[in-house]
Amino acid sequence: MIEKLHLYLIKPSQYDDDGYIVRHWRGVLPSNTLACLAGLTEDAVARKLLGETLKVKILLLDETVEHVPVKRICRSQRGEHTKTIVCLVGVQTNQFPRAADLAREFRKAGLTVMIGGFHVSGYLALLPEVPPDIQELIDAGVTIVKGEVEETWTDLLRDAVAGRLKPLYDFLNNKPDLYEKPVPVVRKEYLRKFVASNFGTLDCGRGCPFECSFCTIINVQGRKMRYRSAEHIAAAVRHNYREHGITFYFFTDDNFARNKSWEAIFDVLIRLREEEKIPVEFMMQVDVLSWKIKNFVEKARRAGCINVFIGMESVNTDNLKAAGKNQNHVDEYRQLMHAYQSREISAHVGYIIGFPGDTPDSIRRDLAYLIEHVRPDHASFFMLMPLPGSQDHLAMVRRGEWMHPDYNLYDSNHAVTVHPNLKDGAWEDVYLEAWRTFYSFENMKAVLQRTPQCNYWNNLIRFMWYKNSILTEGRHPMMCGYFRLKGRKNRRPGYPILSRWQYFRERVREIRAHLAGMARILFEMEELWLQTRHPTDAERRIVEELNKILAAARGQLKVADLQLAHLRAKVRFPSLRVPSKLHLLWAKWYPLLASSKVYTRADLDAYWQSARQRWRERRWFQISPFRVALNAFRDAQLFLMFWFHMARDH
Ligand code: B12
Ligand code: SF4
Repeated sequence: MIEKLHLYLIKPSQYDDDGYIVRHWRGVLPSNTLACLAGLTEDAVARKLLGETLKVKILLLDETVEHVPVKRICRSQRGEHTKTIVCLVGVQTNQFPRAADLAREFRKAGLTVMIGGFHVSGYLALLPEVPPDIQELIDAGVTIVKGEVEETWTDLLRDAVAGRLKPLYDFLNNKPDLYEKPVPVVRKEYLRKFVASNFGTLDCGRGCPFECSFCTIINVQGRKMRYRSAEHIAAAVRHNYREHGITFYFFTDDNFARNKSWEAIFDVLIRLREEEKIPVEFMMQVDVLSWKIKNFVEKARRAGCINVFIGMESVNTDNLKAAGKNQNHVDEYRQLMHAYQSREISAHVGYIIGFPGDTPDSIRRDLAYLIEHVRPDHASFFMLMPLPGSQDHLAMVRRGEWMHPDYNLYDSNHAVTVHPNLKDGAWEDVYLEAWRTFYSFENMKAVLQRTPQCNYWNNLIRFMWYKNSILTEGRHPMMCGYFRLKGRKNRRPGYPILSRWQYFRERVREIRAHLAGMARILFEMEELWLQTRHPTDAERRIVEELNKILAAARGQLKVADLQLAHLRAKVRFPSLRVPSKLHLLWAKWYPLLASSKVYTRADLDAYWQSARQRWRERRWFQISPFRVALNAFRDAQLFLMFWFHMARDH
């Protein structure tokens, strides 16, 4: 009889283009599927549904931010009274090859292995036959679970403990009612692996009533909306705040606006914020018509929404029509943005590149329209891909069209089909160009200049994250983290393992390029901040006073007026005195030393560029160590000021 169960819930990662497992030192977004299944398991264990005496150890592993110790897990099943079950969870299409490799290794060691998530659920939702790669796993003894498991998780675990798992479970037509189901749980030790450990995830509901042809959600989670009880959500938010200090959530619902309980959920959040003083904030995903729902945007803001992700996909009507996205009306996009932005909610749009009618020129034209007329705060670009479970995929299978056989590439960052107008790398080029254009200095500056102070640092930090992901890491921001880690031996089967020396040389080169990239982005962000920062209270008071004087006196300013203005603004007016030699020297260097007097990085950047140039041309004697030290000091001081303001005001 089994007395002790090790239950490993593992979220697999993906391989990069060189075959290394994608893992970062710190992640950005924790996995909601892990939190969800941990919640279900903890509930089953607490209610002793797996047996009165069974001891269960639940272990969560997210391969995107930690190494999966395969050998240790394989060794954990020792003796006849201990069992190890490995669940590969939330497996998306681009993670399927990695999940399959892990599954094979665990099966070789005789462990019980199950795989679930969108890839297998989506594939088997629309296509009747089990494809060879999934069949191969079934043949190796892996159990495939199709659909959601809120109502069947305990039974599955019981079957697994008893050793009577079936090869395939199909719960697609048994969609759980989420109302009273255990909510996803937050584990502090897991959140420590992410940049912000006050960040939680929660799916308040599932499903979407629309019918976009590239979407898998409607064919897996359905078009009928299901939702959790508002009181359960309130209890979870309260508990997470008191126990773990969670103050920010990503509500992962694909379309929060169509959650029939949106108002009740907003009301409980408003109560938590206004009566219980729990400072919770969140971001959510909605459709383009959401702003028309009576009270939706107003209540969202009061409930703590600071960021909204909108499935805009295109500003080109033909593209929208081709994708069955009939709810999107381009002529209303500006109003949509205004509805959210005017209530201090940042608007982030999802935008697809590579619809069938797209050409490089049409994409550039549309992008200019997006930036100049629609004016979102942020945009995420995706290359169109036929995900198994979408109508697009089904149609291509039926037409017998070519799709890339390697699922590892289905991450919206690679071209996986043949595009009639975007051949020979043109698709990737224009996709990257879209990122660079949207996150150009000019557009980021324009966005920050119109951003209200309460969202200023949120927007700037997101710029930093997005630019770092795309330019330094070369990855989609939603699949990225901070500082890439690579295990020498953690390579996709078929790729060579480098010698220690080769690997070391490669890594040093990469890390150097990486740090240089990060520094470039940091400098760009500093300059953005200097050019767009909101004035301090003292600066604002001075500007107000000066404006008053200018309006009144137009050209007849007296020193006394200025002195009076400084007095009223409660800021010291520089006293007049005969300049001494020492004073002149101080006046010369002071602006260099006081970052509060720095309004641009332009002179610093120009200095470093000329110093680098001289270094390259071996004119070393022309580089003054004194100026290098001084400018390094100024740079360090500016950096500290930047982080100080970010930490204080964010
Ligand atoms: C939130 C979200 C994200 C977030 C965070 C993901 C996260 N780490 O939590 C972010 C923004 C980072 C993200 C990124 C991406 N995402 Co996403 N994301 C979602 C979203 C909206 C919600 C995920 C969620 O929490 N669902 C709720 C959980 C509970 O559902 P679930 O994972 O399906 O799990 C249930 C069942 O499947 C089952 N189950 C799952 N695993 C297992 C395992 C076992 C053993 C068993 C028995 C059962 C089981 O039980 C669960 C409870 O019922 C989904 C859509 C959706 N509605 O799910 C898209 C979705 C998963 N994402 C998708 C995609 C494509 C991406 C990106 C590739 C997009 C991109 N280019 O950036 C990246 C990939 C990132 C990565 N490496 O994971 C696709 C995946 C489709 C596919 N076939 O691959 C989806 C379905 C959306 C879509 N467009 O169709 N995503
Ligand atoms: S609106 Fe979004 S979630 Fe709904 S069907 Fe379209 S793509 Fe899918």
